[in-house]
Amino acid sequence: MKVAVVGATGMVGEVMLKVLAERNFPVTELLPVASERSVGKKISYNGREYEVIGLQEAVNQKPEIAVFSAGGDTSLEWAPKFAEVGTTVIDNSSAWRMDPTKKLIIPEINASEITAEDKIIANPNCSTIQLLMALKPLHDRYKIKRVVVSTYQSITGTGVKAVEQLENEYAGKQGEMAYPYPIHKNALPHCDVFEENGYTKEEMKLTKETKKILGDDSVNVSATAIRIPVVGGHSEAVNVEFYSDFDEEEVRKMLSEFPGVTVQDNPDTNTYPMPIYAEGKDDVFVGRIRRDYSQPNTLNMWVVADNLRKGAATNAVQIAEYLKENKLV
Ligand code: A2P
Ligand code: 11C
Repeated sequence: MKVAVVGATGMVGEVMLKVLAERNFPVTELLPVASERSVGKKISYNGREYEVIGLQEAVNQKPEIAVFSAGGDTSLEWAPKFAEVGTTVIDNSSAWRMDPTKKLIIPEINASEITAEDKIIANPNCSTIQLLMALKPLHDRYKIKRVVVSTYQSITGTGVKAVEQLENEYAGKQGEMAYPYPIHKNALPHCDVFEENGYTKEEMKLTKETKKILGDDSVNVSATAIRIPVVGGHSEAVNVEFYSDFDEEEVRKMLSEFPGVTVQDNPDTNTYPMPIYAEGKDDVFVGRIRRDYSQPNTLNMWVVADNLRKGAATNAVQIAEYLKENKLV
């Protein structure tokens, strides 16, 4: 299969290449795409070197699949051009997620919505993906009334510039700032831009994308998104109120049986998910599962995942796998 990776030189793009190779996706021809600045640069994939090409050249080559992670503006402009030549685009930006004509897919949850007519498929936001992987089996069983989530997000979600800012701060060097404040020794209650309602765009993604993916407007999510000086993954403290009561052991069992979720939960051995263990792994890790005694039918848990893997690249590659397995490309 001819596959274009748009944003191949970026933080998510690099992981996409790695995940495509690791999972033996049948790439017969790889088209690494980036901005004009990078055209001609070499990148390596599966032990071979490839030259980076520009967007128009990639469209001209009519790949079967294009995975995009090059920012919302690039997706808005170029995804339709790929779609026009018959390419199926899997887009990791926020450009198309809330467009009612586009599907927003986490394969373990709603891949069955995809049809051959879907030429632009949206990959959800990283913090939404890991949250919903933990919520989906519980929603099916107990029906969620309300979720309160606080995130502790890795700087890799911001991109290369943020990693450089932290490294400069460790070294005591001046450099370009990805954030309005230092991130070393800090916690910023500010991920993505502020909206008029006082929430950040990242917080609103958690609210809106959840309703769309679960196909249930009645699920209410109240989010506070925090950036912390961590690189391995995003963590989330999740408080969920259900309509019906639950059994803690059944919750653990359902989560362990859900594909792509690993339960790490044993206070006796200090076992709980952490970004240093989630880094480089494809699963979503859930622990600290316990009843909230402050009100009925309410559960607390802690959810961690590598935001560049299941939160971005792995989810996108799983969508590509679904397309291939179901002969939708
Ligand atoms: P480039 O390396 O040429 O700038 P990150 O989020 O880690 O900064 O990565 C962004 C990715 O998106 C990079 O691969 C970057 O390419 C690519 N990109 C950014 N702007 C464009 C554009 N206008 N056209 C194509 N690719 C782009
Ligand atoms: C973050 N969630 O960690 C972001 C990164 O909408 O795809 C991805 C932004 C997006 O800041």
